[in-house]
Amino acid sequence: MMIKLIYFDFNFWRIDILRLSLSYSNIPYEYERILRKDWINKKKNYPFAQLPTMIVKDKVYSHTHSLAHFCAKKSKLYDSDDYKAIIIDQVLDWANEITNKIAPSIRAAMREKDLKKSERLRKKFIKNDLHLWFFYLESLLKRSSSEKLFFTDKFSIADITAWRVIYWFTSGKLDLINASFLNKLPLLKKYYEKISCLEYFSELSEFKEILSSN
Ligand SMILES: N[C@@H](CCC(=O)N[C@@H](CS)C(=O)NCC(=O)O)C(=O)O
Repeated sequence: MMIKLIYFDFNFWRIDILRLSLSYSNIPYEYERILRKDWINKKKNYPFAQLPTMIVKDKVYSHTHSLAHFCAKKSKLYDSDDYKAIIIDQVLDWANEITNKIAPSIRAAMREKDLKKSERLRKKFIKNDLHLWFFYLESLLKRSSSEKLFFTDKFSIADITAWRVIYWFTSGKLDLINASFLNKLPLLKKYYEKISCLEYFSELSEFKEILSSN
């Protein structure tokens, strides 16, 4: 059974969490990167006309949370305890929510090529959502985790996802967003730094590829 993952030809958390998860457990996977220019013609071939998409045993699946759940189970990075599983699910849904919040400002720049609009929407996001949504994540960590090292006190897809999204927001790749916003959330900052240093995670080739991509 070979898992095939399909995404665009850039690194993004939606695909990276799947790859990091499988790689963590040495599960081989195929990885197809679709060029943006080809998307318009290919889009209709995918069940929800979005990526990421996964093909296993000739069947096709979509939606980041569903795929993450599947890959994490295969990789032993999910949890059989319902009360741990629901913590993991909340981190995945949080990642989706904050992505939806920042998406209009990205779309304005990338698709509409309207930089003024993008800047206006980005400033609005920073004012209304940036701190608030990371505060929500820190609060979830606070109330879910006793050691504050992992969301469920055991390394899981939740930690891969939180790490990957915090990396995205602190990497300097998002216009007008300075990594210093995390200083106001010291618990989350410390958590992020510790996850970044976990040997079994940071040694993965996918992890290194994410850090070196631009
Ligand atoms: N509900 C989807 C959303 C995925 C999504 O927004 N994918 C974007 C790229 S990050 C996409 O496929 N955009 C191209 C399009 O919609 O045509 C999920 O959870 O994976």
